[in-house]
Amino acid sequence: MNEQTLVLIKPDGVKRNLIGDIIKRFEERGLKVSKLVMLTADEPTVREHYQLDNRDYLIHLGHVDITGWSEEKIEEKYQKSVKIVKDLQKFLLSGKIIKMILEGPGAVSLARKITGKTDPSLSPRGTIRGDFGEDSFDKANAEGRAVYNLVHASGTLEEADREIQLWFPTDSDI
Ligand code: IDP
Ligand code: MG
Repeated sequence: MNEQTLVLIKPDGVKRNLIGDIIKRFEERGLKVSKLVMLTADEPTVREHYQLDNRDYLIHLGHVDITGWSEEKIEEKYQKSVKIVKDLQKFLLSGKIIKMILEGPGAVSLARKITGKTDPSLSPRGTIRGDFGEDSFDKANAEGRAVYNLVHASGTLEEADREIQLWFPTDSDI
């Protein structure tokens, strides 16, 4: 089924001149760029994108499996995630980004596969984060900031729908 997903090239990807390399990775796997804009994001959009009031999202941030965790450990993770997301919001506002809609069969999961894991140092070869990423959770956590991992790609169909609406609310954006 033809799907749409939202991909952002974060400020580290733009600053490191990786726009072309990143888009190529998606295109060569059959995804079509249907909309694309370079912009400096605004605060309300970024706050809506990385939601500080979504406790469930924050508890699972970084796609961490919390099965069997104590209430205390979950609360600790939640507090750390609040800090990371605040930093992430600032980071996304710190420079130019690319927003794009990619289209194709299974676009959401395919774009995630091409993107790789959240932590670039654990992301397999052949993925964008694995091949171009230079950062790690360890480094980022030691410095108390969000990990620089070049791209955002919607995690689920619901997330994709919400994020496409958020970043491309009207066709006047193109
Ligand atoms: P994703 O981008 O792979 O979907 P999310 O769980 O949605 O990962 O987290 C959003 C962003 O927050 C990540 O892309 C990354 O930049 C940052 N992040 C998530 N977990 C951590 C962490 O444990 N340390 C530092 N940054 C993190
Ligand atoms: Mg995510």
